[in-house]
Amino acid sequence: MTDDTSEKKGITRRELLGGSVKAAALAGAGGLAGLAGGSLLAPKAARAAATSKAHVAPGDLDEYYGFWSSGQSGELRILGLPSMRELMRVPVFNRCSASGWGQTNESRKILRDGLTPETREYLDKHGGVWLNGDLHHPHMSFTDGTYDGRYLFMNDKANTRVARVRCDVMKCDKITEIPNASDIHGLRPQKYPRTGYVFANGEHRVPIPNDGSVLDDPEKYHAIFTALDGDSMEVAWQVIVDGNLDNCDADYQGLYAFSTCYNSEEGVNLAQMTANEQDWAVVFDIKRIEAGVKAGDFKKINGVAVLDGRKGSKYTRYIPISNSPHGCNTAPDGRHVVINGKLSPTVSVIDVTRLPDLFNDKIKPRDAIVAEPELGLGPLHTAFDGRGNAYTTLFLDSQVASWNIQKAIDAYSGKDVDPIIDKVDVQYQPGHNHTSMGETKEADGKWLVSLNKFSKDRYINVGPLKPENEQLIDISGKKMEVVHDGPTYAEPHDCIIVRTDIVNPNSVWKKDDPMWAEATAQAKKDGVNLYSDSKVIRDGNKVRVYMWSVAPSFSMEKFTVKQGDEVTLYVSNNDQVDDLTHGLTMANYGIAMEVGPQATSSATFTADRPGVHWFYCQWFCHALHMEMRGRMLVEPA
Ligand code: CUK
Ligand code: CUA
Repeated sequence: MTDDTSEKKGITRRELLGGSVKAAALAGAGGLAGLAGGSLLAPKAARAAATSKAHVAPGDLDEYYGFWSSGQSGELRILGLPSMRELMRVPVFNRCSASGWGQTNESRKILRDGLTPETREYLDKHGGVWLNGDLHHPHMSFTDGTYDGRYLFMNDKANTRVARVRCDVMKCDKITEIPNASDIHGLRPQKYPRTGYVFANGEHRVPIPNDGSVLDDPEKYHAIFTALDGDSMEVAWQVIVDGNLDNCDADYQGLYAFSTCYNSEEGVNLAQMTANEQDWAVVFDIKRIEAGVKAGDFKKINGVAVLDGRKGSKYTRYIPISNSPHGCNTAPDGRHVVINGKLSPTVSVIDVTRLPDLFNDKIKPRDAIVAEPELGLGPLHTAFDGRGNAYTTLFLDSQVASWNIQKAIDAYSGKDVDPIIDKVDVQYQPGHNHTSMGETKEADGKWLVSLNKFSKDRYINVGPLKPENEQLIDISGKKMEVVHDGPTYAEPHDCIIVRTDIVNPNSVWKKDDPMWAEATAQAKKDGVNLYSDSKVIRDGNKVRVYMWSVAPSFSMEKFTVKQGDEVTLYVSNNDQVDDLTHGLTMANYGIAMEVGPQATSSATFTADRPGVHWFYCQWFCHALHMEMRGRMLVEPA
């Protein structure tokens, strides 16, 4: 089939769907504007009153951390809530010019170590590390159903990776490429008894192994569900599924994980992928899978135990859901899981207490559903308040609907009740939403953030590319109230909101941190103390330059190398003061790195430009910061 034909087929399909929700969705964002809930601004006084609730005065601290993804920017962001002030950016899958992430030896080791041998081999010829990533879903490690402040885990859709950020220093320390999968999308940590597993969804179906032996033969493609070990960041096991995998979540019992599938058709174009009126949610039985691994019921593919979880397998059950479901959210009541319909105006509620019967074939898959309220057009994601209520984003309606889970169950069993409590307009087209502590058993029902894909007219015009718009909504009362707009750059999908008492980062590094273990080991071999010696060590054409710093100077005023030398610069920061980060930029060599208090950073480059090159500190650290510099003298060959 030529591209031309498939295009025509797509249009025909769209025409056939005229008038349906699906047609509205398929019409694209341009067509959605007309559907958006009113952008009418509230009167000034009302707006001022609402805004004051989110106001955090200068010098006052926020009550919550917001951990934000950044989509195709590839980094993790830290916000304070309710102020919505952006506090920090943590480079993960991106190249960061300020910190040197992607360039320092420490970051490049993290960016390379967990890749598959095939990818490392490819990157050997293409710069050594990936410089882009698409970070969608940041989630914290759990112990006993709530956040424990150890780690944050996040996926890279672009290059099929899962990363971990250490919460004690807020830096990425591990990145694992997921073999046998293509494009990790949904990601959630195990909630109970602890993390434990990090579940990661391979979204796009590909041949396994994807080595060129199968090409344009989509029937032989597969999607794969992965469980990583959150402690070692190694893949524990994988399960092949039918269809594809979109979003996922884990239960509060440590027994099941859930994934949505929008492509049960196993199509490779839009018309094929949206053909069926029903897709499904897959339920994974963790205990059975672990027993299967123990019993050897798997194939080893690329070094990983891969189990067969396709239809008919004892490891999975497929619950039919209409129509291209997207979000997957476990309620803090420990019992209900909400599957968001996307092209269906409904969400479907799974009751986990029915799952043992489902796995023992005593009930039909649809009998695991206990409610299916119709909420509005384009339900994408659901958050919870811990009071039995749920908050669902309606992409097409540009609204958030709040509804009561028990009332939805009552309505499903025939009672004459309306589960919908309230709807609020958001600006515009919301994707994920998240409540304070909402994905834990400690959901506290204070704040809801709606992450809207379009800002349109909410800000002064910055050109054709507009920011996203993230709105803070007060959910402590009966009516939801939008209290803050926050513009963000491309493109946070998801966030979590964590009480500040759970997260306790350090203010200075410890000198023996594993982050620069290789530098420590090399220094030891060279008989150098990183924090008190200044030395240039020549080893053939390899030159290692060790220096340290105390504001406002480096321990070395100058050093000399020969043109063509491979130079490794080690810089250790001896300052022990809060907020005293230095940096080292090597002018006209493209080198820049952050050196935190008590930390060591290193970078390697070839000194192939002769002449005088100033290195300077790029973090404003002292009244004499401008003077914090020295010279690299490169002798011509
Ligand atoms: S997905 Cu983006 S709006 Cu990648 Cu979590 Cu639903
Ligand atoms: Cu050190 Cu600026």
